[in-house]
Amino acid sequence: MLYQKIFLFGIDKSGKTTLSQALRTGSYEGDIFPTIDFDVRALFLQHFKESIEFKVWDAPGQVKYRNDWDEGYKAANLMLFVVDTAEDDRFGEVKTTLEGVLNKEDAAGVPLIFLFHKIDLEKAKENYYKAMDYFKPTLIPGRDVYILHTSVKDQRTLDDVKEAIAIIVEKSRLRPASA
Ligand SMILES: Nc1nc2c(ncn2[C@@H]2O[C@H](COP(=O)(O)OP(=O)(O)O)[C@@H](O)[C@H]2O)c(=O)[nH]1
Ligand SMILES: [Mg+2]
Repeated sequence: MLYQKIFLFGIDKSGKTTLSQALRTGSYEGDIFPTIDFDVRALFLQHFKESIEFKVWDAPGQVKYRNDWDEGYKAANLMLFVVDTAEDDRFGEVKTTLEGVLNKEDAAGVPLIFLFHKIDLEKAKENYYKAMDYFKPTLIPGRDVYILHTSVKDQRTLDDVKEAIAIIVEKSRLRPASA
């Protein structure tokens, strides 16, 4: 069966696994163990009358695993990048990590949804505009980019992510995933 592949990435503790769970189930649990291998989960989205299956490749975020990400973005239909917007002292590392992937040949042209995550936190709200200025130049060239803010505590923001995914699917219908 054909499915769409989503590469979900970002540095450790940015909230990827929690977000993946929240997108899947509509709720989240507090404590999740660090992901040490790709955690591949099925996600079904209702799009008009059609149910579309995705495989979400949740990447292990710690430095020692970042070299293994190739399998994740290879043949991905879209990429979902998560930054912990509250953690501004790691923005430099976040940007380098993001650029590392965006510059890979296998990731060329793959649409990107960039999430300013944990926006429920006061610190994240304070950082938001500064973060936007800081990351935006990295995002523009050569691909479709959707910039959103998200929190697992706010269902509306999760719906925004699903909507962006649906738009990308709609646009890429002529480019099915290799199953
Ligand atoms: N306040 C807040 N915390 C979050 C949110 N999403 C994830 N977290 C927390 O961030 C921490 C790291 O999450 P995790 O999913 O393990 O990050 P990962 O390493 O990127 O997979 C956990 O304590 C989560 O509960 C969010 O939207 N808001
Ligand atoms: Mg994780």
